[in-house]
Amino acid sequence: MFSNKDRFKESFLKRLESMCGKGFEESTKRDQYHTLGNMVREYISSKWIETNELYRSENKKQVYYLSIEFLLGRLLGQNLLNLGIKEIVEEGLSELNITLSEIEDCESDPALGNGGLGRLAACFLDSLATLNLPGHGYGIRYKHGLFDQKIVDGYQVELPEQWLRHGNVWEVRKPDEAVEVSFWGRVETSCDNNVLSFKQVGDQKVLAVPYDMPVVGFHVNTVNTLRLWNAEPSSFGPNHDILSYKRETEAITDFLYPDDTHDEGKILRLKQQYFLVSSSIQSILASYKKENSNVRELHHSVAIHINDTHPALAIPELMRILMDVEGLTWDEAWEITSHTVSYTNHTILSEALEKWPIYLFKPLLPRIYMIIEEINERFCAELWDRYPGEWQRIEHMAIIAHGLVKMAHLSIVGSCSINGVAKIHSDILKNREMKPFYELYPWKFNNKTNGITHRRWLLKANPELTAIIKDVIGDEWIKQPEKLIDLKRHIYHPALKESFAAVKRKRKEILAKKIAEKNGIIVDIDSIFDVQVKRLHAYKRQLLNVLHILYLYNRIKEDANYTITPRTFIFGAKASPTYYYAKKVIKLIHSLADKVNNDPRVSKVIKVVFMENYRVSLAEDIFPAADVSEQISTASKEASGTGNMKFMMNGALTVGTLDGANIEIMEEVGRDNIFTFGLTASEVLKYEENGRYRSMEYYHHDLRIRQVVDQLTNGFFSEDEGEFESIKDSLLVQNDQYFVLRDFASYIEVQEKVGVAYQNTDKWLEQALINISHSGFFSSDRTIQQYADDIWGIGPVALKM
Ligand code: H2P
Repeated sequence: MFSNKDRFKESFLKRLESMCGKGFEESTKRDQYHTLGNMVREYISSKWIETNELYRSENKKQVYYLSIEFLLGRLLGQNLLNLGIKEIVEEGLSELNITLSEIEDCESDPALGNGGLGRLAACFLDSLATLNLPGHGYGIRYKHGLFDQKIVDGYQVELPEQWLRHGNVWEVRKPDEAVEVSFWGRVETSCDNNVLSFKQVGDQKVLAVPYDMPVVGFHVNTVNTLRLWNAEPSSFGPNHDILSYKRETEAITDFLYPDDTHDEGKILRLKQQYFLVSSSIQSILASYKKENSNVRELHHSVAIHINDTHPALAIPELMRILMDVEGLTWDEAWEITSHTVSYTNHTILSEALEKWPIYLFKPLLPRIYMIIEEINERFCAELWDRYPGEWQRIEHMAIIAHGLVKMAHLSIVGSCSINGVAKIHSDILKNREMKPFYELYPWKFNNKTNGITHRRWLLKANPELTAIIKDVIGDEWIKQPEKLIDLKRHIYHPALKESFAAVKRKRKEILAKKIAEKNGIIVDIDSIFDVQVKRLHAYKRQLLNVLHILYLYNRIKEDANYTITPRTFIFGAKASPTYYYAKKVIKLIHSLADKVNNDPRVSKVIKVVFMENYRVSLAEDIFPAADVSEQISTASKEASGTGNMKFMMNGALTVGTLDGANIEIMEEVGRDNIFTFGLTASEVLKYEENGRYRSMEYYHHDLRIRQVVDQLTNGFFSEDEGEFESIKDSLLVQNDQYFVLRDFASYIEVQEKVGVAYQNTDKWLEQALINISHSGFFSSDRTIQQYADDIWGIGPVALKM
């Protein structure tokens, strides 16, 4: 059906009639989307079946990537591209007077993630399949995913997200492969022939039903699987109070990150995590046992990766199944588990390192708790042997301490590999945050600098730029992204610069049109498009960006001779619903936008735009249009960042601190092709140690700072004067935890340099092209190859094309 455009057209029209019961003329765009989606999925299915058969027959090692988030983005366009049938479909559709993008707009973004963590998982799936590596994702099929963000009077309002409202053409429900997951109850211990056995009784069972989605590699026959679990009532459920059982069960897969400010919410999150790992491990073992009789060999055929600590219960769950179901001894089970599981750490922020109170954990997961207790006891005994008498060290490293179960410690002790996501982050883990663990297990620690799939972030998001690159250096770089460096030889050619400038301009026009439609703001295409899009968090310092804009506003108002390169500041960010500060910052951005955009003089040179409901599809419009990429986290706090890589790949210049992967971007492009500022990580860490930072001093000594900070509460904004008091307090009363005021002057200075540099169009274009040329290193193909070689020990299993 996709062999040529006529065959495609014919099959499309026929399928539309049979699926929707209407002729083409009466069909809606959604009908057309469903028809095309179904055709594509059918086209994928034979390769999918063949891939699975091949994996079974070759019986090579496979990796399972467990993640609480998978931020996939829309799949139609990406699948067409990866299958190599996008052009045929586009041509066929154009003869029917429709464009692919109109149809694509009917697909909802599966909002199964929040930020970098989930998007990284999605990039990894794309690279695994493209490299013909046997690797699959395991996650949760949240009915509502992350919330939809609406802005009402400048405030974020959260609405339930509805990605499944019109069904999901990509998924296949597999009720025959459903498994049971147990909660609550108690553990009964019995002893037979000196062998202890454990049984969870009086438990509540939940049915985990898998929905499989195909993961199509680029121009290969490999189709891997993303398995998403749905919670449903089990036929072994209680026979009383059925309604509340049903409600409680379904709640497990209703939302991503339920509110955990109270115990009920914490229990729900813990349930989600155990639900994910128990169903996944059962499914992994079932599939292993189809081809292998000896479970003792599991680690030779299976690698299980835990993406952050959310799936850390995979460790005790694998132990439980190996001992209680398969009958292995503790030592045998431990040997297998600790050689099967590997762990990625994504942050050093202590608030994000999960710790569960025992009083919640133990009743919900009694057998799992027992196993963790045993792991902890054995681990502490090992420590005692190695560090006799060093109580403090042992207490600090224990998995269970002070009434809490520490998931990061469990992950380290039970894994064969622990990696950070950028060089500096991995170093901080080794030398500070996890130092005692590094001293104990130095061989476990390693770095895998993050990457992004250039197939979505360049080929799909920016076909115009892709075409230019192909014109100049051919298309080898698509399979070998490091070859993008070949572009560097051409950056001084006026023709390349001109065509790149034209593409950038076109993409800015497209974005400007969206901004006009959605925000009613007319922006200047010739201005610098200066973008900060990412989760809203204090350490990412959207506030620093805001205060700089406020400073510019003041300069323009106060000094008639002040000139500035025109700029459009674009923000996109969701704030976690219970994160009060982050929501205030969103409101502040809107209040600032009102001031700036409505001032006749200021709005001629600067504009502020907040784009609602930031998500993958919106990001695909934003990255190609950006001139400047804001990566301004407090040094040491952003583990890596991945948006920085997407901007770079689309020819935006970074304004950044020496944090996360910004440092590696700088090493790639050279100091002259990035704008760095602010404290270094070691300076920040030193301040944190010696407590010598006093934000008040900066407030008192720098008039520019005093002015902008005072404006938060002195009636400058039309809101109630108390509206932004908490933000001001964070800077002064709470001594500015993220060093916003400390880095303010340096940030202003670097931003001035950016303004001047942009005036020199020729040089700017060269710098942008240098950034693109060096972006190949940041392809997730490189990252995944490193995981495959160094951590998982897996190799390609390829179907012939
Ligand atoms: C996190 C880190 C980023 C990192 C990403 C992927 C948790 O993402 O903070 O520094 O790049 O994981 O490893 P985010 O903040 O975007 O939600």
